[in-house]
Amino acid sequence: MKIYDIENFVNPARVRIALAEKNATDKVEFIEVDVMNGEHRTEAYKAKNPDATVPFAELECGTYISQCNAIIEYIDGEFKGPSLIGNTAKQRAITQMMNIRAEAGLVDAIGAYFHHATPGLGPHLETYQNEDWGLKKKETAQDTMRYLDSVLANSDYLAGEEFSMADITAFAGLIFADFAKVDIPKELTHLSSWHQRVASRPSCAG
Ligand SMILES: N[C@@H](CCC(=O)N[C@@H](CS)C(=O)NCC(=O)O)C(=O)O
Repeated sequence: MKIYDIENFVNPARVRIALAEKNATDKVEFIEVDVMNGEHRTEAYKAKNPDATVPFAELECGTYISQCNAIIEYIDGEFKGPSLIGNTAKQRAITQMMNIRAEAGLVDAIGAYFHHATPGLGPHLETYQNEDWGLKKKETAQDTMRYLDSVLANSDYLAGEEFSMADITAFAGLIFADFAKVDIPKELTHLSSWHQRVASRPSCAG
């Protein structure tokens, strides 16, 4: 499998953490995409990934898979190790529910803040900005942090007692928050201690 991405970007980090959790990082080939020069918006790139985003995967058979959730689901099934998506119907449903909340409420909301209410990736790539929308989504992100804190008051991880894809997504969201200077409110002690615990996992520490 090949992963087209760029190191140190938030969504690529989600897939890289999932691969590390499955001890599979050295089983894939990484191909760097020149995002800052707009390679991901070329017609050649969009023929492989119409979303014009990183990351995406190319399987041995030539199939392309984009969207982190889909890529991680594939990784989870393809490589051994504890499941990141859940073993029972109930676990899978709860993991997916929490994952979507973390994705929409943190990764995507902070992304909207970053791209709309800050210089984002710079004038060359940020061809449309709506500052009000960006600021509104910053509020969404902070509301989501409060919600996740309330969940973590009652469980070790976001989908229960096992680390899952939902934790990876939320952790990536907090990487983005840190980068975009959106603080975790100090009173959210459950979220902060979860954050430290997850950050100390070998998959997340690199
Ligand atoms: N929902 C997508 C989001 C991917 C995404 O937005 N990736 C960012 C990098 S972290 C990107 O490609 N940005 C390019 C741009 O904004 O032009 C996924 O899960 O893969």
